Amino acid sequence: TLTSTFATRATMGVDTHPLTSYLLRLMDLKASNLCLSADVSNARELLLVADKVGPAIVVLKTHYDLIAGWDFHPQTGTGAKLVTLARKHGFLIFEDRKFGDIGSTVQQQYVGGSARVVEWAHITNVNMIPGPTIVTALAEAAAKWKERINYEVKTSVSAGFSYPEDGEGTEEGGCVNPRTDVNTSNHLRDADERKGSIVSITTVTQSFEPADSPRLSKTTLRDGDEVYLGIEEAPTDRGLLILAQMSSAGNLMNAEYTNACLDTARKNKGFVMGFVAQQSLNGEPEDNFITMTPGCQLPPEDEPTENGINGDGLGQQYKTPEKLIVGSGCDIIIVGRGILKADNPQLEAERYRKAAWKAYTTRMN
Ligand code: S5P
Repeated sequence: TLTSTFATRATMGVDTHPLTSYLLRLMDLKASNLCLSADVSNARELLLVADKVGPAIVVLKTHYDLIAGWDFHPQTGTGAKLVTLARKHGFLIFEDRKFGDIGSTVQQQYVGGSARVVEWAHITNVNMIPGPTIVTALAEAAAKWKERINYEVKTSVSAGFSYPEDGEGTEEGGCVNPRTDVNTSNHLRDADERKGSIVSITTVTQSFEPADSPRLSKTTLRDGDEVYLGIEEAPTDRGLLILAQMSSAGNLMNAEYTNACLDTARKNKGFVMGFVAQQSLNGEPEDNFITMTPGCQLPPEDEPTENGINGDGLGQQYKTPEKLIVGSGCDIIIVGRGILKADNPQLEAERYRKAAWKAYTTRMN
């Protein structure tokens, strides 16, 4: 897969995860293989940066537990707002939760508690320390959630927007359940037409045109139009990344551990999209796992040496997009402080997007 384009990989094989295919198409469309690690201090800042940087990225990575003022309301809270932004700009939400407990516990942590991660995060991840049942347990929880959400959508369409559980979002033609709205605008549109009322999910105020993305034509959108940028809806699936290698100095993930992660991934392709790792682990021709890689920074624009981007003094080790994507076969770089600490994070994200995309095109040649 190292020399196959993202577009080719999107259509590769029957067992490529639906969200992986979607993500690969998004990468091709937006000319982006950049993930922002949105490690900011509060919810207001998080939503602001997601909206600003949205056009440049394909994945937004969160740590909900480091965000002060995270609003847990299922319909109007921070997760739901992120989902709306994800639809607006076309990116997937990845909650970097690093689950690491027995199957029963992680199932509850994934679907329950205050955060209800499964409802707003397309992707989450695990530590493999507890063994393979952590993956199968989360897969089971995700499958149950999907079944429920699809049932709710069906019910809501036939019942004219009344939702069986969490029955708040039932105002006629008004409030749309943001929990389902990420995947259901088509259903909602059908229902809307039948009812003859207007469902305005979000008002589009900006259109998107990244500098180097000739494939994405500028779309003129009307107020109240709920379809953005010609970007298709994400499927109602949930996906998992396995943390197989870490960027931090002295971490305990040796080759045997990493191989065990790969083995579990191959056995659970219906749920596992790929890895958070420092190199591609795709070894067999049929492996089409996504490799997402943190520990990435660019040298400053005015001082293009690699000195000074080695680490953060707390164990983090940085490599350039070029090294990771060309040298190690990684697909998506994960960048936090490199972008967030810049004077203008929006411009800096664009600089990272270009650098990572250039590295990918170099790898293709
Ligand atoms: O090995 C890893 C795995 C992860 S998910 N090393 C990491 O740094 N991360 C995460 O990536 C980490 O939790 C943080 O959210 C982000 C890196 O942030 P940065 O500011 O160093 O780019």
